Amino acid sequence: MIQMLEETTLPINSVKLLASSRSAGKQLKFKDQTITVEETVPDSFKGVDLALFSAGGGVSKKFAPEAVKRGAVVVDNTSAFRMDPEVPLVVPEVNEKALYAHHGIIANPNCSTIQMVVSLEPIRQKFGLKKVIVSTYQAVSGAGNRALQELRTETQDYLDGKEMHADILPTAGDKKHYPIAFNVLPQIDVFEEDGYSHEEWKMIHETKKIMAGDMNSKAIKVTATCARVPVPVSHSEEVYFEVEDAKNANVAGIQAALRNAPGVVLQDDPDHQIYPMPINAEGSRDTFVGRVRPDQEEDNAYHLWNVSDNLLKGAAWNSVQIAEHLDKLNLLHMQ
Ligand code: 11C
Repeated sequence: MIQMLEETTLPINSVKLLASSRSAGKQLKFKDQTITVEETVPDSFKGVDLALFSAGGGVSKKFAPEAVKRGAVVVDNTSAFRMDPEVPLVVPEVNEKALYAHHGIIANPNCSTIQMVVSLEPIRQKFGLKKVIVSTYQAVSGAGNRALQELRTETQDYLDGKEMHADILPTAGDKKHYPIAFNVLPQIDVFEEDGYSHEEWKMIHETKKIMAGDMNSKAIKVTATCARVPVPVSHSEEVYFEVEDAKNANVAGIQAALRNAPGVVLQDDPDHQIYPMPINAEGSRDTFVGRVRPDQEEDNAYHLWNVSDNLLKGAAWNSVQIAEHLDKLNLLHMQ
């Protein structure tokens, strides 16, 4: 987040770094300044124009309204307000206009949702979109720093011929833990009563809210299967999608739409084995798309493969990008 703020076009006069009492007193760099982290209290937000939250849903629920009361606009990177009908859920390439309806808080979607809607929106604009079935291959960094450390330790233990031990993944709050190294975990977050994981629930309902304006919209049908793979950074997704305008849609037309789309880089040349891979996406703000091909059974259906840095476009960059768009639209001041 700090790196994205260092690179932003926003006219920043000063930056405050807020955290819990545990991190207060730590020193971090912003450009050439050294800034001391302060403990968050409601009055921390006095005089603040823009507050970027990324410290868990509980912290956002407690402090985001306090920030708004004091005149700040909040871009929240947690799931705390995403399904609140009063809170726009925004991916600037897709639904920038939703920003006009904000009341002080704007929610940043889940990483796996963001890269999917970035790759589907240009196709929806040209050919319409009826149905989406996505399978994800998600990076370990999505589960946080401790999960990344767990991947490293397990990998080393496996290579040393030792038994692997898991404490965190599939998800910190659940009863059982399984190694991620040399493994694939078909569970991200906890399971809902209907058998879907909460990550899958997010992909379904966030996509509907972003692309159709309502978390329960029937205008686009969406279903998801989310899996964790032993990749440090960048999520990958295989997306099956059905278009409305089957008569005019074809692979070349879909590729053309993607080639010209904001935030998308088309990497699609199977003859030369060109396709997106997580190892190449890390550090980029773009969503890389390839493997565009027709479904073999359904006339109106296609597949694509997309990859994006879950920490940048999936989190920090999308948040700062929302702030840039708020500024551009003159929506960054509550008074
Ligand atoms: C993961 N997608 O990979 C999650 C992390 O709702 O912002 C992001 C959670 C969220 O585990």
